[in-house]
Amino acid sequence: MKPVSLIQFLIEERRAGHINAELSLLIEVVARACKRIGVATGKGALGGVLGMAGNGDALSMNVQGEAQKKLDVISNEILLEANAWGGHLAACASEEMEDPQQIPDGYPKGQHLLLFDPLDGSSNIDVNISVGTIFSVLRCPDGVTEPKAEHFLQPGTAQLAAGYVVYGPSTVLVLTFGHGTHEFTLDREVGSFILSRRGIRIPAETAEFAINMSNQRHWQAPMQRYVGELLAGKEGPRGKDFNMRWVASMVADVHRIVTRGGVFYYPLDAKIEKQGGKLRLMYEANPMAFIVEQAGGAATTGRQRIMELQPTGLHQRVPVFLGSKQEVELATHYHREADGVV
Ligand code: P6P
Repeated sequence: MKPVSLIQFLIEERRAGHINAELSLLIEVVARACKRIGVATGKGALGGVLGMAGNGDALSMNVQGEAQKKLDVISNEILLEANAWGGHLAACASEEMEDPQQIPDGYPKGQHLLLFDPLDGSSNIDVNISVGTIFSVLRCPDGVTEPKAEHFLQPGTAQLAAGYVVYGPSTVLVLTFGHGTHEFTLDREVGSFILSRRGIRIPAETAEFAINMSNQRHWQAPMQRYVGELLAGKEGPRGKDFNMRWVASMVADVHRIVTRGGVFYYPLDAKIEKQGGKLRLMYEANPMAFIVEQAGGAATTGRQRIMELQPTGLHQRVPVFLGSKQEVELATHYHREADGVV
């Protein structure tokens, strides 16, 4: 069968009325920028881009208070530069920047807001483990010409598009506009993303879970009970053995789940309770929730649907339970039961 390129797919989506021309062009710009990020990460030690950002004695810190990798900064710059002249954005927001970035004067503005984690899992770069870019697209409220942070604070259900690119053995883009979740693999010879899976479905059941077990002693009681049952295997109440994975790169873990099912958990624990969780709502949890739900999976905070949260801050953190629907619903039920709401 003739390969379908991302461009052709976007044209089909426009003809189907799923997206407008500006959103289609915006996704092309983001995909092109991600190809450049893939080239930069692919250079590894040869590109002089490994290690920490900053000058000799002072590390460069991001808004999260995390030391930035050189590739964090480079990836952020690539996405900002590509979208400055693209003409499809009213503003963008990034994990690497405190405040939204306005479109420079002299460039045309569009009707969309773009949020991104330019290089998620960057702690894995120096050890050559897959990392990725996560992005989410919202509509800019009518009449707003200089979008501020509060204009980005829309629930995940308002997303027009969400996607990630995983820079692994192959470079893969996974994308949704709310009409299914679809996968594109980069043909490195031609330089085009080619449709490799249309209408992905995540199996409702699974025997594979992803969590950082080193935090177990800090988890809340419902999580202790739930994971304890997974670890008990077929001798326990679940009556089957489970396998465990943890890449510590959300894009890699989520892509495995999108590909073969499974669940990913970053629950509240005593260490991170005050900050509300580890992962960021606006440019990690919400886009991943949109992608997973459109593939038939589920995404909650352990207590409620992620995409229904009303955001309170651009860099707000939340607990994340996502993946195979039946498993996520059981873990969520345990938390709601313990809270006395079921
Ligand atoms: P931990 C990477 O820093 C990240 O934000 C996600 O990509 C990943 O799932 C998580 O943090 C890993 O957290 O506590 O296991 O290092």
